[in-house]
Amino acid sequence: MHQVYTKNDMKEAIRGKLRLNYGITETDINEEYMFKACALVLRDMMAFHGAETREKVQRNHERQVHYLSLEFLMGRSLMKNAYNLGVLDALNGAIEEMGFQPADIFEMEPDAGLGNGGLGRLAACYLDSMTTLDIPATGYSLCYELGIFKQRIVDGQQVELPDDWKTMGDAWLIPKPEEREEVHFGGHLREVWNNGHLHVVHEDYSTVIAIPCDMQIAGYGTDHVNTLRLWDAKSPRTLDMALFSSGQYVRATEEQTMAQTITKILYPNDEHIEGKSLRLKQQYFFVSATVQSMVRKHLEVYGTLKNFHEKNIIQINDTHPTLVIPELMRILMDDAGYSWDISWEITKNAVAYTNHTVLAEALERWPQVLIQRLLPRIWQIIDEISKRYQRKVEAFYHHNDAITEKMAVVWGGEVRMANLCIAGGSAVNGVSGLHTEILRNDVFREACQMTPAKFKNVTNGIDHRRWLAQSNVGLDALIRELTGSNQYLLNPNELLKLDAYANDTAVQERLAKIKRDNKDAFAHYVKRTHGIMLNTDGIFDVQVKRLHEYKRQLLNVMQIIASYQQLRDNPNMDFVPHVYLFGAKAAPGYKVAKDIIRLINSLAKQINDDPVCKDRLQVVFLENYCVSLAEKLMPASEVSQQISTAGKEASGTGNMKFMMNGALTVGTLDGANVEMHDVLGDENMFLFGLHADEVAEVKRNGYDPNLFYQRDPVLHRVLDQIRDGFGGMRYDELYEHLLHTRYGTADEYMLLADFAAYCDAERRMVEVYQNPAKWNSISLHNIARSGIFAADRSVAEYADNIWHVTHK
Ligand code: 26W
Repeated sequence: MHQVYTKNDMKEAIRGKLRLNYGITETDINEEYMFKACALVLRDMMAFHGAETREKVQRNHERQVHYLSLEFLMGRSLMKNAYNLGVLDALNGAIEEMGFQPADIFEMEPDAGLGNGGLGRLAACYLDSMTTLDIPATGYSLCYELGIFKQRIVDGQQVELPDDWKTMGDAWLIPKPEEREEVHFGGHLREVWNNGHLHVVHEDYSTVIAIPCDMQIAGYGTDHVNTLRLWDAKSPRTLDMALFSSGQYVRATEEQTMAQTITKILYPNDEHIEGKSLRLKQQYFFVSATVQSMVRKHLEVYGTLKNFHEKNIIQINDTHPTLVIPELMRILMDDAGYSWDISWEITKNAVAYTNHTVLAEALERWPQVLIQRLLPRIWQIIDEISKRYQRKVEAFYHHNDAITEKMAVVWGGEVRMANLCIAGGSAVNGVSGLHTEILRNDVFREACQMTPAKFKNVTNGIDHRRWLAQSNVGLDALIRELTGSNQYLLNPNELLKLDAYANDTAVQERLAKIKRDNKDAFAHYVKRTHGIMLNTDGIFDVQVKRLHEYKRQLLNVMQIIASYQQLRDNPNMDFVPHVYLFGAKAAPGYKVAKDIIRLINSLAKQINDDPVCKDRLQVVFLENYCVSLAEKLMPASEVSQQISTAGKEASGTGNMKFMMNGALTVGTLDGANVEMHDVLGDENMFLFGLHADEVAEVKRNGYDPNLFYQRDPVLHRVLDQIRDGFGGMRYDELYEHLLHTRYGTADEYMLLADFAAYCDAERRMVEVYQNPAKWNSISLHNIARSGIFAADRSVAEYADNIWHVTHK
């Protein structure tokens, strides 16, 4: 275990950093210097353990995990690293004695927002768990200069601002130019015969240099340290001197600028492919640098690539890094000189793929011509993989043309990345039980019949130390007391002991007090940052996630409007105070999503200004939902809205964060809500709506939302109100979207079919809320049974069933 670090040691170390790295003393410092000095102290501690970890892994010839993801939504690291290193108390003490508030220093840190949503945050949680479980693992991604945009709401509309996180956030990064790699784009291929062997020579390509910037990852309760390697793009030439001398200054810097745009910005799209060539460049730049770096390190230890697959497993987070497959093939054949068959065996056994979505518009397809032009050698290899795979498919299915087409890697001028992953990997997994069943029986049905053993499930999980212990210190203290120790931090099933206290009045009251304090703290924060006073007597009913039609924020809005209309009709009715909170970023080009944000904001204004609603109904859209905001919000939440159309949400992970913090779920039987229901039963959550198979069946028989509109007067009035809008702002397009086919399928996500059931679920929820003993008992059951959603459990399953590596 770590050497013990006292408060005084910490103070000394911080002073040292201030003096040596910034040339200043304690009298000159501000919060920014303080944050950076603290980060550097922890970075040193991790670098030290990191070197030891690497040495041990090499000595023991352990198999290593390489987790490739175009997104890592890390959030803040200072408190996390101090916590995991076991020095948080020492750090807090040192900061205080140096005249600062620890909370202010932690607030200085910008979120490392190198991701969009669920998929990126999952990668971050898994890094924490892999390290805590002592698994030798490296995460790889791009070092985007600008992360996910900052969202401002101006006149009710989303405005995107650049997220320049690195000015402060680079305190954690160690640039390693000595370990740079070269990535080649474009050019031509020439075939040469050498000793009876055909060689492919790649010529007149353009080069981009990849520079690794490493972030150390500390585990909890271990000295094991892993690395997140972020690649930065740089031109091989600083300047074209010839052009510069001839006075063409701008053209002289062109190549440089071109290279640097590769890592300039994270694509802010989620669940929707855009097909831009810059995105393809990002993907290839990423995988090529990563594979070369892995291969180089492997050769240093083993001197051969024959055993590459035995010592390395590459997990790819959705299809975005799919090009690892042809890239590894290229290196094995063109650089190492192996035959196709040997290269294929090594590649297949070294790669595993996780699918995170079944939405057709999110399944990546790239135009063949784009790949041919940008990556000529990679194209050749993909084409060969496609042909060989097609022969296997035809043999297995006796030349069934429909199946050949569905399973093809290259078809109709496009490369289908998911099919390439299935052909070229050893495992394919879904991220919740239901999602995996949909992959097996529908999306990848034919591939699954051909190789059933390849298809596995690993239900998602979250870093419960960050999302419970660190974010909700009041609840953490109660859990330690009731379970008798802090064991649950490493063994989340310890939480089950809380079940025994569900009917203990004293415990219920303490839980209620913790929630109330967290609500107060959050309300203070919102007052300070947004200038809005939340009604802490109201139910905190929350929906936070990316804005997408399938997640049905609009269904939530419809229910709120119905409730508002009811209150307007009967101003003297009994009304349980209710605060609806939303947080969501919309992809900048996603019109409907942006309209929904505008609708939420105009509805919020109308309701919050209406005297009838005072102290009873409040709607707030929280600007710029991000990891650090979620950490404040989860502990204060009472109701978790997980209301996607059944069959569409692969898993969800926000649902797990709410549950762990004692919020009750109103939700459909979708994604991991199904597993939640398995452990909670009907009595501990508020389920509603069509099931996945019913959704499919209604669609098959022809779904007509107009029948619901005509039949249900409450629904009719709600939709008319949306059309006519609020405060002069109309929403005709949203209305049309739900009822008419002018904009594609009417009500594609079946909000109208689930509306009545949803209103009923909210009613049931409010009824239970009025019985605090019952509510708190359910809340305790939720916390107690949330242990299965710890990322430690998920990562252990990957290790056992997919990676075949040992773990703690
Ligand atoms: C290329 C455009 C694009 C970008 C991102 C397409 C698809 C994605 C991701 C796969 C979207 C995503 O984040 N999916 C979410 O992954 C989570 C982690 O598994 C799940 O919990 C969510 O249900 C799923 O929506």
